[in-house]
Amino acid sequence: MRTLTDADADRHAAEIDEQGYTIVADAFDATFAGEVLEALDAIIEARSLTPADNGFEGRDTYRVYNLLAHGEVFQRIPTAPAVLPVVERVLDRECLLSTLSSIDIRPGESAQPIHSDDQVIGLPRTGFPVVCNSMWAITDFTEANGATRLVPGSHRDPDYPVYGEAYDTIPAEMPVGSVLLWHGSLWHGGGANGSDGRRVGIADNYCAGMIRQQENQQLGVPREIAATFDKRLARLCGYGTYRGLIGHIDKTDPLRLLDRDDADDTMLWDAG
Ligand SMILES: O=C(O)CCC(=O)C(=O)O
Repeated sequence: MRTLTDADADRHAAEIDEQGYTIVADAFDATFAGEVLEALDAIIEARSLTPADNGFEGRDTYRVYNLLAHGEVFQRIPTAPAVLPVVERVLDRECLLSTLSSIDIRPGESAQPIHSDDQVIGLPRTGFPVVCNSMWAITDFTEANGATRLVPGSHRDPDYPVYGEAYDTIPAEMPVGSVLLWHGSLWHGGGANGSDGRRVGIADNYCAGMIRQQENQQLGVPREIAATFDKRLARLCGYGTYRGLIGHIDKTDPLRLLDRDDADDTMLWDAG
């Protein structure tokens, strides 16, 4: 996987601030994309998954959630050196992994309603980012096959989009190996797939450390699997505190639950 220089990470974070999104090219290679695709197809087959059949998740779209529980290939994604440094600049280093899921838009799918990822949280829209999302292109993303639709600059709009309303959008076209990152207030949605191929993306979504994660990573990922994660990934899953306070367990670091010797029990109170 590609490692961004500090200057590149700064530039991508600045683009997110200015236009609401950025695309990191060549973040990962075709071999990795192939491994992800193979693992996803194996899960879909083993669990006989079908599309969710609702207007938001789609009626011809396969989604697999809780991917950290499904193997090492997915566990490489949240800490990727081409993505996490940008997210840390938008949120901060105490950000959390909110959800890691796949979005596999099949031919015939219609466009998803335009929304913003912080909409359900419902805070006033001040422009302060509490969510930062990324979409990994596991196949090429084209306008024809359902590339994510974006409303550039809308992260600064004082209003949430009206659900079901049509807006002027642009397609985030990008070749396999690219990652689209966006500010959680940006108006966007999955595109319609009028092609004869699938559009597969991994939604690698982060939130600020004081916000509840969309997927419950501490309860959803079995403890014995979380115990194999490196410290950064464990922290992203919520095995840690925000500002030495939020998330503590009896004044100790939740990382202790993973039986590790590198926990840090220094709490906010210890500063004074
Ligand atoms: O599939 C996409 O391109 C975007 C999906 C999305 O925004 C969502 O499901 O929340």
